[in-house]
Amino acid sequence: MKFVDEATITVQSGNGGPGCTSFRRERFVEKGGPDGGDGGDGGNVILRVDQGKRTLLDYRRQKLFKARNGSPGLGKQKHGKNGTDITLDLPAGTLVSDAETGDTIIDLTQVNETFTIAQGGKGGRGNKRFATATNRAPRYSQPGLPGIELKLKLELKLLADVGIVGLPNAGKSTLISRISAARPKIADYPFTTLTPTLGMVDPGFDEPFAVADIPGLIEGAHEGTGLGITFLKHVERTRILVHLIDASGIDPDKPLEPYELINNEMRKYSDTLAVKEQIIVLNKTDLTGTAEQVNHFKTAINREEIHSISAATGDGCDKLVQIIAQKLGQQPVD
Ligand SMILES: Nc1nc2c(ncn2[C@@H]2O[C@H](COP(=O)(O)OP(=O)(O)OP(=O)(O)O)[C@@H](O)[C@H]2O)c(=O)[nH]1
Ligand SMILES: [Mg+2]
Repeated sequence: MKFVDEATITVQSGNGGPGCTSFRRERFVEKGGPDGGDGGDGGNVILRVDQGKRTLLDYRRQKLFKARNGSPGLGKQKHGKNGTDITLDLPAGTLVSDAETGDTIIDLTQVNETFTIAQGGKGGRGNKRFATATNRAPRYSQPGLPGIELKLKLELKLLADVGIVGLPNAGKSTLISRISAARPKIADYPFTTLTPTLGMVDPGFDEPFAVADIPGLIEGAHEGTGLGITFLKHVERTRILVHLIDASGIDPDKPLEPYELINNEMRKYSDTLAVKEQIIVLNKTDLTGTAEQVNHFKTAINREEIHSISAATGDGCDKLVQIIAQKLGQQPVD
């Protein structure tokens, strides 16, 4: 699944502060020697991998990132203050390249990894440094070196944090179009969705997360029946599953049948999938009679957290987004 989040930004490291030309002034000393201090170094621009970041959203909002300039050197050999560095927090997996040449600069993968992308200019030397045996009173000092400016392209291949699984027609595509800007095709026949669609969901209080709408799974999916096997591989890489069930299709005599069918397919496909955390969601609660069907399901499954929504009307969907965001926040990034 290639879903790429992109941003182009400009970074500027700070200029070095100029060195100082100054001479010592003391009482009773007629000609004081040179005492101009060095200028401070310009601040660096540093990239850092932050495990709390999941997207490049911040870098689509702000485009220019500047580190501070170094301060000028001062008399009495005082060194100018170094410019403060600026640190840009990026999600793991961000590929950084030079936007002008297209050359890759670095692939940031390790959490807490840092990389100085633009070194600040060095501060100039004060006149004190230029004093020699033959020139004891130099009247010059160095200017600071300029910082550098770079235009960077940031690219992040998104892995879905959440996969929506379920039988065909459960309403997976309807749900993703309700909670994200993704607009997959929706129709009342099975296998409407042929390839996974990714949508970014913004819970409002935390980083956005990526949800994948997976094509419907059916019996035999693990062996390649239907569209199954191609997509189970992608589901394996998500952190949480939303297991979506059409409540109107629940048979009071065998309420758990559709739920178990999907779980069986996933279990047969891989151990990773079998143990992946699931949020169980019953959909289409706007349809008459579903309240009873939901109850049958709840009684049979004997598990605390069962969520009911109507992807069509939006009922319960905001709450579901909050729950997903909370669960994602509690899990360490692997
Ligand atoms: N009444 C009602 N209908 C819904 C709801 N959610 C989805 N539907 C309908 O159910 C049908 C299937 O919805 P989709 O979102 O295409 O289902 P899907 O799970 O993506 O199906 P596949 O892509 O084929 O696996 C469509 O006709 C939807 O309009 C709901 O909450 N209430
Ligand atoms: Mg679909």
